[in-house]
Amino acid sequence: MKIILATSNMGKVREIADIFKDEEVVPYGDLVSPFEIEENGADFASNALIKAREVYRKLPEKEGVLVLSDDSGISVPLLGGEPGIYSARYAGYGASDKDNLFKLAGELEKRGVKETPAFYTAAIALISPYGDYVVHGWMHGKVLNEPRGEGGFGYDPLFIPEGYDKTLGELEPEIKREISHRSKALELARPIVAMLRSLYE
Ligand code: ITT
Repeated sequence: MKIILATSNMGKVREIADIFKDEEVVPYGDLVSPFEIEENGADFASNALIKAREVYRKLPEKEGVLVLSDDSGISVPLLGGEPGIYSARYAGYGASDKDNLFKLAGELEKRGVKETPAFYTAAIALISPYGDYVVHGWMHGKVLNEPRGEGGFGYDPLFIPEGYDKTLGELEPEIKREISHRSKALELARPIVAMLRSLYE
């Protein structure tokens, strides 16, 4: 069974392929030309379903495939939950990871805050001929007003997970793999993937 990833974010592709090592994982861009998907859902789960369904609809061959998407983001209670589902476009449409990171750091700086609690959420959607599924994972910690380290992607250089004193930009990727929102959601996706594999056989 082929797992097709409905994402254009290479950071996510790396992390998902790393966790699903024993599966055949293919970014959708290898099968169809990448296209814009309007993520107009009200929450992470809705946006994950929108992305996976759009990709599933466009696939020329649906036999034996499973489409997996990830909608994720970082939420800061001090900022009323921002950027949340708008994490990818916090600094505006077309913003880079760096633009978004500095926008968040700047919002803390403006308030004279050096660090404040924050959490990542990931919704993973699975679309198959045997139904649609969504699971979630979270990682709690705090965000800083200054980046540290170059590892990970997105907001990682600003984020210190609970129980650590380094950012995800400084910590080894293995640590993120053990504790991340995405890993936790993918662990919940694993039995669904196994169930679907048995239905396909
Ligand atoms: P796709 O929609 O193509 O999957 P995207 O990057 O636009 O890619 P999202 O809409 O889910 O994905 O936006 C996620 C945002 O949250 C984006 O700005 C990421 O950088 C950030 N984010 C999500 N998970 C993250 C993680 O593990 N580490 C750092 N930043 C993360």
